[in-house]
Amino acid sequence: MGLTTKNNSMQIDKYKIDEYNQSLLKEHKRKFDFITAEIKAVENILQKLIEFQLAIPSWALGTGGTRFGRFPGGGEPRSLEEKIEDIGLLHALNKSSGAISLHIPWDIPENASHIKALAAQNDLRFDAMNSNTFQDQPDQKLSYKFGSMQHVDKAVRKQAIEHNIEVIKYGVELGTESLTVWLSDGSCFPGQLNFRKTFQNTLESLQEVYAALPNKWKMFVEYKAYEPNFYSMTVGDWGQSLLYATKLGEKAYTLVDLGHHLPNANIEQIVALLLMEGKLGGFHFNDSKYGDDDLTVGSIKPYQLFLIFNELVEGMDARGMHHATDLAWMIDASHNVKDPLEDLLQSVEAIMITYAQALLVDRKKLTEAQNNNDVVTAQEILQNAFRTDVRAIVAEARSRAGGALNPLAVYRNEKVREHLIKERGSKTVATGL
Ligand code: RM4
Ligand code: MN
Ligand code: MN
Repeated sequence: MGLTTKNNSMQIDKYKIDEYNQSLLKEHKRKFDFITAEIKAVENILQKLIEFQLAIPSWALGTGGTRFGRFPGGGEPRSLEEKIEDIGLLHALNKSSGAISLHIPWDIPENASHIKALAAQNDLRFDAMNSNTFQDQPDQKLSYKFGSMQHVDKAVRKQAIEHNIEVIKYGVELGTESLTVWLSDGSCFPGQLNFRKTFQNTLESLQEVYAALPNKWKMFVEYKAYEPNFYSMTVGDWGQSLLYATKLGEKAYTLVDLGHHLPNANIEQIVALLLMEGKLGGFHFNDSKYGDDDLTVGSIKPYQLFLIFNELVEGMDARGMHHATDLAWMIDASHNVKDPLEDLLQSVEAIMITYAQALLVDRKKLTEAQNNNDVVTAQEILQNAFRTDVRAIVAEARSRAGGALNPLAVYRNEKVREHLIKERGSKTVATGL
């Protein structure tokens, strides 16, 4: 059996992964040699892929559900420890999920040194902390029904500020260096609030949180077009987010969540301009057809994802940024009909494939085509990269890092979910939405 339980935590044995890799090696080599015959600087691409890590949010390991229902699949993590264990399993398989992002109060690290040790044991670091003022907690004094940082009542705003400062404290204990603030603040009906006063209240509240940021920390202001408020959102688009971030100061950045735009928004253009301004801080990956659907990355609009990655790579290179570490990369998806761990493996794979394709774009030729107004060639260059099957390159990077050539196959063959159900039970429910 290739699954071992060490210190109460289930792990996939390395020899099992090697065994699977061995059985796929001949076929893999054939594909890898075929594709690399055409590609220059493949070693450089492999190195970048090995370095690139996605953070998995602590709330994505259970079944998400919708407001109509939730259908858990069993074996969901019952504690932060078990969530770390789940991400450890993912990371052992794909070597690209080496970070965890916590949501407070869903996942309070009661014993920080123990949690830190557990994460280190699983080769994981802590990425951005997420605060939550979009729900009322059972022991909470004042309600966020009419907003948190925007609230007309100063006492409610103070409560929201204090919560965020507490989240920073947990982050300090865990060794992370960023805070993501997503506000559900806004209004459901015209006339409900005064836009200008609402903005000013929110800005002042954010300023107080900003003032509590330790040195080197960053603050990410995440925007969202609608939901749960349906008439106006107080941080509703990248313009508003950028306005807050600019007024706050150099530690504040905009965070782009792919599902948080109005239909047909040109997200790649937004990304390019934010990078140009040095104000893009973090990224939440998911995919959507209609709204904030939180579907598997790359499952609906893979070409859009490619165009976004194309701008990310171009924009980061223009500023001399380090792809893997200068932005906070996180998957923000929800799983209604799939096993969350399988879904996350698919999302990470989609991101790595798209990143690899974006690295293939011939930038010199593209600039040339742009300067000559050669629209056809420009399109050919982009689509040529997008239509390249880079899966063997991504698999090669993964196996060089010690992961599986085919993570999903190992996960299924080793019956990981069945083991988790046996260990944790079929009725467990993870914290989160
Ligand atoms: C929001 C937003 C935030 C996430 C919550 C759970 O729509 O995407 O990033 O923290 O959902
Ligand atoms: Mn998000
Ligand atoms: Mn969202």
